[in-house]
Amino acid sequence: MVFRKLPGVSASGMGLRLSQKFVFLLFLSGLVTLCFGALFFLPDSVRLKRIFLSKTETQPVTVGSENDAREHIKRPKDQSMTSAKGETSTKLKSLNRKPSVSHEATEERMAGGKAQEDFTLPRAKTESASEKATSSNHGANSDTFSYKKFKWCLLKPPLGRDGGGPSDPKTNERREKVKEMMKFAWDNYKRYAWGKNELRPLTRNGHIGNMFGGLRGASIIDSLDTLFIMGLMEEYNDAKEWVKTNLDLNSNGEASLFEVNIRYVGGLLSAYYLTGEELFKNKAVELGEKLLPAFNTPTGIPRGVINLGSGTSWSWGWASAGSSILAEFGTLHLEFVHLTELSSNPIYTEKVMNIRKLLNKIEKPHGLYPNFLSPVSGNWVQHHVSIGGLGDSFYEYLIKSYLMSDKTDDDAKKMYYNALEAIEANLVQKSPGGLTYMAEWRGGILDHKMGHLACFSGGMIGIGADDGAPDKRQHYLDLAAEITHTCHESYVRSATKLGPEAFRFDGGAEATATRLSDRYYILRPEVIESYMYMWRLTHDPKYREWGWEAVEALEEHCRVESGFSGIRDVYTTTVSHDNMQQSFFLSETLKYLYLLFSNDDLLPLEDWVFNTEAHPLPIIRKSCLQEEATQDKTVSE
Ligand code: DMJ
Repeated sequence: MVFRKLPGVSASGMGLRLSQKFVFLLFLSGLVTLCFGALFFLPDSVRLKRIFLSKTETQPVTVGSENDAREHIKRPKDQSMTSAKGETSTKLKSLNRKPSVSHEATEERMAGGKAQEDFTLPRAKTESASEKATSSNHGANSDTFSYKKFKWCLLKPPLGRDGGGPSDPKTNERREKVKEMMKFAWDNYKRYAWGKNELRPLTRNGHIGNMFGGLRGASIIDSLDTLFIMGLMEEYNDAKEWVKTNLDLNSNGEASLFEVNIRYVGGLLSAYYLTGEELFKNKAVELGEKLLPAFNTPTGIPRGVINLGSGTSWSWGWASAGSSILAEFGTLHLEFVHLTELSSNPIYTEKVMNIRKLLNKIEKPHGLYPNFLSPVSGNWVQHHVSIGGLGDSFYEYLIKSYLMSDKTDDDAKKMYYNALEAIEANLVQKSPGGLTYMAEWRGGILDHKMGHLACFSGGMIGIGADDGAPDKRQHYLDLAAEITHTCHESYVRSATKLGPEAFRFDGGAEATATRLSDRYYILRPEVIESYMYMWRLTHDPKYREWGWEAVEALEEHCRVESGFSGIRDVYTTTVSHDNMQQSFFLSETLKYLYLLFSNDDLLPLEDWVFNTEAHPLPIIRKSCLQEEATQDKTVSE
């Protein structure tokens, strides 16, 4: 562009006198200062503010190809309502749709008086130095997770008013018995297998196994939260110390993405949320990052096995034609959303939202989700559907994703209730003796078998009952009770009063195993898990009685001199032990039993969901967490 000199105007001064120039410059600089100052008063979402007053943000790690999950992912707060194209995302808007709970919570807290001071860390005042540093700085950067604010957004104290101790002496005695079982299991692990993954209680040594890719201490990570909620603080501190000094995440070896996620990531996340120890958060995020390469597939559906050192991933050799397994890639959502929450890195949520999106879109036979999917083509590989092994926790994570999102994740809700309808229409059966069960489905043909693993579904259907269509709510609660009853029958129909790995409803069998290979019990939690949820939902005393029957059976048949062991045949009282104290016995079975005999205010369901390994994760109350000014003031006071 060429600037032409105007007639009668000097090039340098545009024909103005010196004093006029001075006044003009003064006016101009005043205007600039005013405009810049005004930026501070603009709302966060205004682009100019982001450009001129940008905050320091953690940059997302870019692993693999990005995909259109972008529209769903959580963005840092100031971008959360706008898609990459600048369009408004209705999905993300809905995250803020619910009225904030925090005002209500404030009043409740005020009313609570002194008791509310114990609200956050009833047993261990564990605020770390770095937490202290950030807690005085609430809202300075709303993208940074604030532990104090998180606690403030809870509706109730995590451990209840008195650690959940029941006033009824009999129930309290039972609870104490479960605590003693935990201490016994832990002490023996510590004595004979410390640092190994699991205890072999008969041979009194440790087991490493091949599920965790060289990671160690599975029983320690799985026990952290159980020890903490039971008030076994000396044991908890030993466990914490081990994590601090010995948990080495730089391992090489074949790890199951699913197992590492539910036990290690889940265990560390829960430990962090319960205690506020930064150590657990940092380890969880560090480990989460190591799992990301498993998602580098053409579809973004992760492969089942990953080498944590090299990042190479592959499918299980036994899985149909290199496929990924529904219960594995469908059981990452809760933990990954929390990893994003704690790290402010959207990549974790992005990865699981991509899985969600693919599953939502793909055609489903009769509305059902088969167990095997190709991570390359994104198509189902076989038409085997099961609510037990290979499928189970995918369904669990749909309803729990909805609950954990403070009931804002509408896609998860729709997918869950649609799946449940398909399950009812195709898999739920009634035996001649009147027992309701979930059969398995093989390309349209029913296999009248129910796995112990499928017994978690009583609890799952129970916790989802209240958010179903109004005319279905009672029905869902009844269905949950019926399934739980059937699973209880699988226990009482055995000589040991413990349930088999799988039981059948054909050839004259009703809730009993017919094959020798299905008769074992490996300290699994699912039946007791359903008792716990059904107790919380109905307060029918029979669930506590059933839980106590299980305690007695465990004591009689699974307790050995140096720990607890699974048994090979539940139908004989001359038991043969399998010499393995599974880490989920400490994480799940004993925790659910303890909760069953505690008051409902110990890890209240209004605030917590349990991951599939029974690690409690808090409900994310976005609207509360994102509120700034007024509350920040209250929090830091
Ligand atoms: C646990 O690791 C988890 O509950 C998982 O979802 C299924 N299997 C075991 C317990 O049986």
